[in-house]
Formats: sequence, structure tokens, C-alpha cells
Amino acid sequence: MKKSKAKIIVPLLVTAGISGCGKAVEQNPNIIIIYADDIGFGDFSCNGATAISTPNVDRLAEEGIRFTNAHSTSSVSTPSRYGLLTGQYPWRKEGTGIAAGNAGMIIRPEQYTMADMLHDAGYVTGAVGKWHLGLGDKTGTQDWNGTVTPGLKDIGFDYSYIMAATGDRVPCVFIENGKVDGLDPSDPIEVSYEKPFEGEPTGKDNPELLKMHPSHGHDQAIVNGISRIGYMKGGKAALWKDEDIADTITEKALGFISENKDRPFFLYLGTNDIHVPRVPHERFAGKSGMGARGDALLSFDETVGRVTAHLEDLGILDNTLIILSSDNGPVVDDGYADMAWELLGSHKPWGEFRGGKYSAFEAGTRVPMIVCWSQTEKGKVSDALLSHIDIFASLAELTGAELPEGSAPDSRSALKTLLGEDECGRDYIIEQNLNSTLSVLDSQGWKYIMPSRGAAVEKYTKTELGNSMQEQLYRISGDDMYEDTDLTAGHPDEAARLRTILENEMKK
Ligand code: NG6
Ligand code: CA
Repeated sequence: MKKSKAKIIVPLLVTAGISGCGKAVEQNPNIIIIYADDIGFGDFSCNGATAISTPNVDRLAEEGIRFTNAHSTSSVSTPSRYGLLTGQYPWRKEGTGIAAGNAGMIIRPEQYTMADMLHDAGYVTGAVGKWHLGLGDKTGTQDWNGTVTPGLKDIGFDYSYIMAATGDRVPCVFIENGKVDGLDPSDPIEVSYEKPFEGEPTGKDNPELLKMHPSHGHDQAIVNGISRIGYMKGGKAALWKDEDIADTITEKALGFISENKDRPFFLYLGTNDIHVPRVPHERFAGKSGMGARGDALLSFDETVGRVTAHLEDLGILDNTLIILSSDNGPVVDDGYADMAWELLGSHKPWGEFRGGKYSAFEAGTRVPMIVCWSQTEKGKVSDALLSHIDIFASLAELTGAELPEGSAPDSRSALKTLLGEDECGRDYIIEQNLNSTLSVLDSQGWKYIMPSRGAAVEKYTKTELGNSMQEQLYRISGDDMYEDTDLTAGHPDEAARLRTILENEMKK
């Protein structure tokens, strides 16, 4: 049971006066968070990419605010999503690292989530797409053939249609309100992260069955000609086809929007694009000229376009606040031989930042972010320091929800920043890498990375993780956004100032 619930809101009457470009709306706006997977700052044309074009994302930027200094809470998925949905930094809680597909629920039913808050504020709440925050009570105990419980309804989502974890992890099925969609009861599903099922082929032993080969890991159960992490058997009728995942997710999202068009809704839309395995629909295959990674970006862009067009068709675009961002920075080869490096050409998924997915360096968490709503100034670019940790409290302020004591402990409202009325943003934010090395980045661009025993380079992807036994200090500003000059020795006061901030945060 939750300790307490938010009070019913006083609906916010938004008027055109706020920033002058929209119509007056008389109910709380619908809220859609489009949370991309592994899309880097430099992957969208509105952020400077020239080798790829993302017109639908660019249109949201033209109609809204594009942020250049926005950060996920972590450089991998599970902790980032945990931080976003709970308003608590993931490094405060054990067990928030990259989750297996049979992990138990990481956000526990007694925790107060963003979905709880918006539900209590009168919203219909839905989650569609990638989940990756565990399901059921305990790891490995889920009843995949019955109802997986506890589930998303226990943490505030009225509706859910989700992938348990990632495209590369079993079980490779969609789960609707706790039940595997399309399951034939005479062909039950079994899932194991410990041992293979006798008689079932694996990527390791049966590479001849693969249409896409792993480059590292990913050599266990074979589904749709692609080997995954983890073992599964059965459930044939329910297995996803990777080529159709984006369409399935998009259509479920559109369905949720249609169904709830007449009342305020909150949709958490986690795309599978552009996580591995990247197997976009044939209408994108070969279209980017950059291989599967680029094609998946085009697929993501189409999802954004379809959502926007649908809102427009229903006449509710003006009254819908869209937040588009990514769970972590980019990776090129993340475990499948999909030619991503060979075909990357001049494209820089990480923009001008160092590192990438998994890293403590900026590209790990400095993600693309756009906020679009009829009430915001069109085409604004904001350099304000912003963290996804603050979206929770910002939406509480927007909707007038009161948070129960102790909920979203690290979240501070950044509503004015999100709506473009404040250009300063946070004084500082905390970032986290794969092995939980923490960094502090302040609004002046000073960045301190704590000492860490973690590896300097991620062994599979070759990403620089930003780990060092020595503390590191960088200045990220102006025309020098690349963390390559350690300033610790020359600026001991700055290093000490940021170290103290971090130590104080860690004591909370
Ligand atoms: C890693 C996987 C990688 C990806 C990542 C999670 C291997 C070798 N690598 O362990 O492919 O699945 O986990 O990505 O298995 S995330 O974006 O969901 O955090
Ligand atoms: Ca991710």
C-alpha cells in the first residue's frame, strides 16, 4: 500500500498569456513522454546531424523548445528510467542496474511514482513500449502464462502494453496489463537466465540458424532468427517480430491516445528504437545509407511523426505537452554485427561530447531533449542545465498535484525551465555511469568525476567510461565541450567545491 496519495488537483487554467503562442485550454494538458532508447545528442538533424534527417523530431523542435544541456540520470536504461519515474536518483537504491528480462519489479508498489501522481491528479495513465524496470515480485518467479503481478497497475499505470526489458533480452513478447499478448495456452512460455532449455537451439551452438549474428554476447535463445540474452521456450504465437516492434508500439500508443482523447491522459511511450538488435521494418531497411542504426533512427522519427499527426487529427495537439528525450547516450556496436561502425561515415551520434552510452563522460547522459506544447515559445533553444530527475516535480507543479511526503525526494520543479521561461536551470546535477561512478555538473560547466576503480574502457563497445582512480575536473563550455583536459591540479578549489556537493548529496 502507498503511504498516502496526492490530493485532487485544482485544474490549471492555462491561458494564451503565458508565452503567447497557443490557444487557451481549459483542462490540464495531456502529457506524453517519448523516451527513446540509446539515441545520442548528435543523432537528430535539429541537433546538427547532417548525414541523417529526422524531420518529425525537428518539427517538434521548431514548434517547441530544444534543450542542449539536458541529462538523463544515468548512462544506461534501467537506472535512467528509475530516476525519471520515481524522482529518486537511482544510485540511492540498490538493484537499479541494467535489469534482466526476468527481474522482479525494481520500483516497488509502495513507492510513489510519476504515474501514481498523475493518476491521482485525475489523469488516465498508460505505459507503452520498452519497460526494463522488472515485473512481478521476485526475479525468476513470474507466471508468464498467467498474470504477471505485481505489475504496472500497482505503480500507477491504468494501462500498459510493454516489452519486459529490451529487444535483446527474453522474453520476446508484449505484455498487456500483466498478460502476455497473443499467448496460446497450449504452448506455454518458459524463461530462464540460468540455463538453456534442452533441445532448444542457441546462438552459440546454432549460428547457422541466425539472420543476424552477435558481435559480443547475445548468443543464447534464438527468436526470429536473432539470438538474445537469456533463454526462453514456447509462446510461439506471442513472439514479436523485430521488424514490427516499432509499428506495434506506435499503434498501441495511438490507440491509447484515441481512447482517452476526451480526458487528460499521461502516456509514457518507451520506444524500442534504436536499441539493439536493430531490425527496422522493411520500409526503412537501407533507407538511411547508414545501416541498421540509421534506419532505426528513421523508424523512431516516423513514430514521432505518427504520434504528432494523430494528436493533430484528434484536435488535441494544442492541449498536449510532449517531452521527447532518450534514456542514455549513443552506442555504435552494442553486440550485433549490424555494420554500424562500417557505415557510420561522418555521422557523430555523440555530437561534440566525449564518451557514449555507459560513460561518465558527457555523451553518456547528455541526451537530446525537446519540450513541445502550444503554450511554449516556438523554436526556442535553451542551454539551461536540466536533469530528467526534475520532470516528476515539474509535472506535479504543472498539474497542481501535491506530492506525499518523502516522494520524489531528488526531484525539484523545473517547470519554468521546461516551458522556456527560465534559462538558468539547475545549479548542479548528478550523473551516473555504468558502474555507478558519479559526477557533478554545474551550471557553469564545471564537471567533477569521482575516483573509481571501474574499467577505463567498456570491453565490448570500446566506449571510454570516464573511470579513473584519480578524481577528474573538466570545464565544459563555449567552444570546448570535449572533456580532454583534466583541470584538477590547476583548479583545486573548484574540484573541492564540487566534491563537497557530491559528498553532501551522497549523505542525504
Ligand atoms: C548490455 C548488453 C547491451 C545492452 C545493454 C543494456 C551485452 C554484451 N551487452 O549488457 O547489448 O543490452 O546491456 O542497454 O550483453 S540499455 O540501453 O537497455 O541499458
Ligand atoms: Ca538505453
